[in-house]
Formats: sequence, structure tokens, C-alpha cells
Amino acid sequence: MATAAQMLTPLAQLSRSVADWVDSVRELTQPRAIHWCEGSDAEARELTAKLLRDGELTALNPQVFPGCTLYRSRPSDVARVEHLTYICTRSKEDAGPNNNWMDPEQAHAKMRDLFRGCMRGRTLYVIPYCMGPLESPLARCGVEITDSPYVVLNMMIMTRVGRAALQRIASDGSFVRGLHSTGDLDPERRFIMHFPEQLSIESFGSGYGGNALLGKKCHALRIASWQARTEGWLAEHMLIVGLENPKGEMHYLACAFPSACGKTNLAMLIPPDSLPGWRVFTVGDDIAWLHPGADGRLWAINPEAGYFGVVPGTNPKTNRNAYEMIRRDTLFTNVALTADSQPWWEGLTTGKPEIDWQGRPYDAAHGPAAHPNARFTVAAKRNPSYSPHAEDPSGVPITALVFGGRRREVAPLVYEARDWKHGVLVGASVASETTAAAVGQVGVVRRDPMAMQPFCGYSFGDYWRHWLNVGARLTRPPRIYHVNWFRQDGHGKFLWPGYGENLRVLAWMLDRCAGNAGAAESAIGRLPRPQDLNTTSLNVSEDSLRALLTVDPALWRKEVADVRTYLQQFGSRLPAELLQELKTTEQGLMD
Ligand code: GTP
Ligand code: SPV
Ligand code: MN
Repeated sequence: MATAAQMLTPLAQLSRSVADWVDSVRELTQPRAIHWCEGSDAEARELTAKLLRDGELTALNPQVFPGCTLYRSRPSDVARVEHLTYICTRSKEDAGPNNNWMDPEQAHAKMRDLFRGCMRGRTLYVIPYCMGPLESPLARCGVEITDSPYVVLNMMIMTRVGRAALQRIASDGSFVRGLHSTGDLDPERRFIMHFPEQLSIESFGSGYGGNALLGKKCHALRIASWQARTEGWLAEHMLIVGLENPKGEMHYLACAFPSACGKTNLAMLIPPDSLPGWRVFTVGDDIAWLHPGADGRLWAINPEAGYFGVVPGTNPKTNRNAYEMIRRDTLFTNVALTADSQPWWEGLTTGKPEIDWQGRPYDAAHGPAAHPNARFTVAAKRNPSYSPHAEDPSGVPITALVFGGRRREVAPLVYEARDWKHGVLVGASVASETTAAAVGQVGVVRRDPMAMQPFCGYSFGDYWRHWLNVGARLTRPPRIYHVNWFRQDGHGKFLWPGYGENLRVLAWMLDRCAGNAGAAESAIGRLPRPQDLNTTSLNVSEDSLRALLTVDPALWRKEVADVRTYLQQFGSRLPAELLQELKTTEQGLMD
């Protein structure tokens, strides 16, 4: 607990190393003023009021959406930019073929030129933040310096901002330095640089999501994955969800799906009426920090305090929790508006758009009314299914890990890995269709190991080795699964209803972990037979169910060949165990 004297000390005096760094950034960027963020509600209200006055935020209908505002980003700045994101390690091999690399000295020099004088006439905000519950030994702190008040408002929701974080930094003696400026938003002068060896991040030229909210992907995944390897834990792109079965037994799952592939939705799942007695509790919706515990199990904390979630597709049928959650105190980005200033997006079943996400009168010829990567920012505490254990300092114990992707074909609805080693191969082999969460073509299948392709701060070769090492330390390792909610028929229709119905698949996994459910052996792992799944009131034809649960040997032989080619680019850093596992799978497909 802070003493009275600490409560009165100005923030700028709490940590010498933070103050010195702020001073050097002030000299470089030349801001008009410096604002140290306390993270209080009053501060957020004042900042919001100022942005509303300046026209940077738009008020939403206060009767229907109290406390909600809309932010419109530049149309050229609407998603993460993977091609402009770099890992800057001394050795290029440490960044690996999975990352863009730049020499640290060269990167710093380039960024210094961009940052020089970039905050003239603007306010520099200092955001001290903690990723994870403040009392948790697993939490880690950072400081983001930014000239974007929109970033400040987001960070205040997404992380624990203020005095307590600075006090922790002063006692920890280290923190992640994140320097951000929106600059002139010129995509030609936009870079997101990471220096894992120096625990620092430099981001210039974007004000959007993962490019700018540095606590999220930059810190909690790219830098943290590096820290995690040196310290013996894992930083993963995973939701954490608690499932209580009708007997009252609670189990936690951590699931890695690529961006816009269903993490937020699964984390807040509502059980269908046909599965009475199940209850679902959200711990996290995007990032998990996983630690081997003294009891030989894997324990997880959510480093975030809010959700930066995909808006399109959210409605009372797909996700009632999210739909209710974002009706107050929510910051919307790039949604459309109805005639009476309510937010509107594709997939909403009521109302109609009047103004599109760019502020123009809506015209279907311009494309969707809301941007496909439109987002809500909302405090996790607003979630009706927020777990009472979400802030336990030691985290929650994980019963099963789940990997998944968005694939029209090939990957069945679900399969179970043979063991941890095979599970690491299953994770390393994840492929998924690209989505609007990143700039670039949408719908192209690419490899996205552990859903970390855009987020691993070092070579995947070393990362898989680290996964194998962590597994070897677990005496009670979680079982590992792979799912695909996105299989389609020949007409492009989803074969599986998804959303709440996904609980049927999760229930099978938990029954497997308890030794209570059957499965059929296959070359790629174990699959439920139709009779192993609870299909009461499930509206899926027998043919579709069979298609969802079938492994096509010809398609999978090609898949194995693709995976081998992919893995081989990691050369001597690729653990031989993964190739052995792949060989076992391949042999099974020959029989
Ligand atoms: P990021 O925040 O980018 O990491 O995304 P996410 O993985 O949290 O994805 P999210 O839950 O926001 O879902 C992305 C999109 O997929 C939304 O439009 C959802 O409506 C849709 N979606 C989610 N779950 C399912 C599902 O089970 N089936 C189908 N067909 N669509 C789904
Ligand atoms: C993702 O792209 O996986 C997101 C959104 O969760 S962002 O914060 O932009 O990374
Ligand atoms: Mn994500």
C-alpha cells in the first residue's frame, strides 16, 4: 500500500529513471506541455470533454449509449501494419525469418529523425501502466509516451494506468519504454520498431490499435515473448476462459486464434439453451501470460484490463454479452452512425446506417458502412461474464490449450494432439485466412504458428524450442487441441453454427481431459465421432457433421508437405522433435 507521503509526491518524482527518459524525449520531440497521467476517472472525463470540444471525438446518443463516443481514424490508418513492423536485435538470426529485421543502431537513427521536433505545439502524455494485476508477481510494467490523447483514453481502459504502476516501476527497477507519435500519419513515414534486448518500442506515424496502444501487441506480446523466454514462461495471443460444467466443476482453457478469428467471442460465450447448467467466465480475450506453477500445472494471467474488440458481427444472437457490454462507457472506432447518432455496423440486426465510418452520408457503393476492423474499447469489468478470478495474482490453472484458424477446408472442426510435443507441432502448423485486422489482402491462407506470426519477438525456431522446454517442466501439462469454426460447404456457407454452439466442442475437450469422452484415432490426432459430441438440438445435418469430423488423407498429405517446407526455413534453429512428429503424422496418412 502507498503511504500518505507517496500519494502526495508528484508523479514526475516517483521514478528517477522514468523522469530522465521523459526529459530526453522532451528534448528530442519538443512538446508544448507535458501531462503525467494519473489514470483517474476525472482525468478520462476531462480528456474526453476536450476531444469532444475539439471535434476529435463524436458524442453518441446519450439516451441509448450513455458515456459512449466515436473516434474516426484516418482512412489510411485503420489496422496493424505488419510490413512496417520490425524486430531490431543485434543478430538478424535472433529475429528469425518470421520477422522484419533492422539493425538497432540504424533503426534508432531512422526513428530519431522522425521523432525530432514531432511534438511541437502538442502535449506529450506520459502513461505509466501495469500489464497484469498490480499485486501479481507475474505482472510487468511499462511507460508509454505519446502525443495522441486518443491513445491515452484507450490505454486508460486497456491497462492499469497511474501512480501504482510508477511505484511498481520504482521498486522493480525496470520497465518497458514505449515512445509513440502519430506524426503526420503519412503511411510512407510509419514504422513500428521493437528492441527486445533494450526492452523498448518506437512507433511513429499511426494512431491505430496495435500500432499505437503500445501496452498491447508491442509490449505484452513482442517484447514480453522475449522476456518470457529468458525468464521461463510464455506470452501468447490467447483468450482465457473459465467453464463450469453442470456438476459445478470449473476448468480454464487458453485458446490461440489469429486476429479476428473468434477469441473475444469465445471468451464471452453464452451457453445455448440446449446445454443447461454450463456457466462461462471470461478471464481475458486476447493475450495470456502463462507460467509453469510449483504444482506442475500451467497458470495464466491476462495482462490487459479491457477489450479492444472487433465490432462488426456483434449482435444479441452472436454475442449478447458483448452487445450489452458496449452499450455504455465505450469508445467506438470507425463505426457508422444512425440518423439518431447510435453506432451502427454490419451484422447488427436493427437500425440502419446514415453516416459511414468516414463521416460521409452512407452509400452502399462506397462499401461497408462500418470499417470491417471497426473496434470497441471497453473496460473488462463491464463484461457481464467477467470472472471473479480474473485478477487473482497467481492467475488461473489451465486444463487445455486450444489452437485454431479460419480455414474453409482441410482442418476439421476439432482434434486432440497426441501429447505436448505433438501439440507444439499442431500449434506450429496453424494456418488461417488473413483478416481485416492487418493491412493487406483479406482471405488468403497463410501460416500463423500459435496465432503469433505478427507478434513473436524472436525467431520461431527458438520459440518452438522454448515451448518444448516449458512442456518438459510441466508434470501436469494441459492437453492440446486444434479447432476450426470456419469450415465451409461448396456454396461458401459455414458448416458449423459457431458462437454459443462452440461450447459443445469445448465440453468434449473437458470430458476428454477428465477421461470421460470417446474419440477416434487418426493420423493427425484424435477426433470425436458424432456420438462423442453432445448434439441435442444441434441444427447441423448428419452430412455436415461427418464432413466437419473427417480427415481427407490426400488433402492432409499436401498439408504435411506444406508444413515441412514452411518449418525448414528455420534451419538449424528448428527443433528436430517437430520434424519427427511431422514424420509420425505423415506415416499415419500413408497407411
Ligand atoms: P482480434 O481482436 O483481432 O484478436 O480478434 P478475435 O480473435 O478476438 O475475434 P472476434 O471474436 O472479435 O471475432 C472476429 C469475427 O469473427 C467477428 O466478426 C465475429 O462475429 C466472427 N466470429 C467469431 N466467432 C465465430 C464463430 O464461432 N463462427 C463464425 N462463423 N464467426 C465467428
Ligand atoms: C489483433 O489484431 O490481433 C488485435 C487488434 O487484437 S490490435 O490491437 O490492433 O492488434
Ligand atoms: Mn488480437
